[in-house]
Amino acid sequence: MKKILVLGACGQIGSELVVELRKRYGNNNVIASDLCEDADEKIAGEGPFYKADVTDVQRIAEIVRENKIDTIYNLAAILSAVAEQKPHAAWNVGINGLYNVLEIAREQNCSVFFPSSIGAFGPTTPPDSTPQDTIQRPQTMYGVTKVTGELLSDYYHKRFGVDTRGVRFPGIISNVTLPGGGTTDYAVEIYYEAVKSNAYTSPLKKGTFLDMMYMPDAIKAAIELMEADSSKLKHRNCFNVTAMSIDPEAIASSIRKFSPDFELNYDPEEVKQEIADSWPNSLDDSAAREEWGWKPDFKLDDMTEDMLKAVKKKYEKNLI
Ligand code: VAH
Repeated sequence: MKKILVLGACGQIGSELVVELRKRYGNNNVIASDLCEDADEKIAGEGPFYKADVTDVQRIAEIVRENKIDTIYNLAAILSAVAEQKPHAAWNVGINGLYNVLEIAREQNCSVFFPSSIGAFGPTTPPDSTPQDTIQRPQTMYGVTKVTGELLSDYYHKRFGVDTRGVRFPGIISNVTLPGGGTTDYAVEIYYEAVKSNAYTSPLKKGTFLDMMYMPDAIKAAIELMEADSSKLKHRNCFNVTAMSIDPEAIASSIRKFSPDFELNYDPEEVKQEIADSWPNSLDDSAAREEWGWKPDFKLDDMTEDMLKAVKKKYEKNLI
């Protein structure tokens, strides 16, 4: 049976990935770790939790050794908009942290999942149906950590035989844990505001198209890639994956199918708009589909219906 460690377990993806992994592999076979103080609230359900910092290599190595970990999902990162305010911290967590994980994986024979992002692309990348293999010259620290992480993870596979794999996540929309400072956070906030006030002011302009995905599909992508037959993988770090290419207006139109009077306004935030403008409008994810059978389940209206239902429940319970 797999023994899995999830680093960054209290984050938007980590908190839901832990729950799904525990359903599949058993509570005690999935160790959660992060720096958060409120792990019990963030990570629903039972299972081991260790407070640890991904930059503390001794501590992480000790957790891996003590628990006989064979698979590490490293979700520790500082997201794009915050990373522009704290570039040094973003590098430290994103790259020094990843280096620690890869060294531990090399020494203790673990597989590693690395979450890259559409942020690994930049303004010179072909923006429409962005190919799997293309120019990657991001101009954000977040993007620099993601391209570097992809290269470092592929190096560890080629040079040391470490089983490293990853996806380039698009914006991820979810209703359990709020995202923490990304450029695509608006696509979560809009649903919460639709429930609270039936209105939202977008920090990104109309017509700012970005790839997006509902959290269940993101979790599915991570787990299915890690379970894929490695002999079929021509790529490893990292696969383009997407479910939809949308702008704020598209989400608003979808919300209006359930809440006709929803009002969307715009007040672009310079940093987020500049970052979003440097990212692709849409990805070509055919390599993931061909090499490990990737296919999203949720399209925009399915996601909207599910999001509004879940956020309304939280609102009625005064949880938001
Ligand atoms: C961010 N949610 O906005 C992350 C993600 C593609 C975006 O990497 O920084």
